[in-house]
Amino acid sequence: MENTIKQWIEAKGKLHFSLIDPDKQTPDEAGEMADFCVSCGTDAIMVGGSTIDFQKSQETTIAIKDAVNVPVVLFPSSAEAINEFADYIFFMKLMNSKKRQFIMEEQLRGAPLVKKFGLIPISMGYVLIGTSERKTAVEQVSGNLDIIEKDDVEKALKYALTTQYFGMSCVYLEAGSGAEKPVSNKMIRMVKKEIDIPLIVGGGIRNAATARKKIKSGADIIVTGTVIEKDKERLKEIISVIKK
Ligand code: 1GP
Repeated sequence: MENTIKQWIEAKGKLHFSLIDPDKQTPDEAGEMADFCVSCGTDAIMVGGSTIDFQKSQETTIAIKDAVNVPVVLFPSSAEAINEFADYIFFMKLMNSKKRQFIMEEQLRGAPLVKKFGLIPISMGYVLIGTSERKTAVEQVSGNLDIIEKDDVEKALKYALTTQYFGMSCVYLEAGSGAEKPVSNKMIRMVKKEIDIPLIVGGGIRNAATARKKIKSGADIIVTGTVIEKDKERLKEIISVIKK
């Protein structure tokens, strides 16, 4: 399987992906948001959220595909979120979950759909970091986690290396959408130093200065979601510092 993410980075340098959660607005509004994100220079639209149903996800994906020309990548929390209208899918494993559901079962349900729909899978090791006091939605939905505390760089590194040695194409260090704090610069730096596959960082990044620090620390791709919903002007600034 080709490393799609690596190829995108080789072609365009540091990247920004916009996450749109189908649950948070109508499909038409999602299309408008995606169009705005592209006008700000985002490189791809991710479609996903912690709670999702098939119909909403499908309608939102269709609206986004109609609105933009950048890659549309499903970011599914379960096999329910898989539809035929996206281009790519993060075929992912919640690395530090203790639940078989998130390590193997949703993937077993999803794989035949990926094949049937002709989606291009991008294999990804999803590593959830507990950065904040208040649990994020993804932490709540994931339930039984092998918790990685915000300063436990060693543990994050073990999961990142395991992701790479499993042959997955990228690692995503995730603080969770709406996290009070993003993944630390130190954790990003130490993980990036040791792995050879692209590093995606997201969760709690809400301004340009923070995004810049994450990039400087070694993130190859920054994902933002909440900022698109709450402060559109900020998004422009964030993307411009990533591309600087
Ligand atoms: C969630 O990392 C993304 O998967 C985006 O997080 O909504 O906090 O930007 P935010």
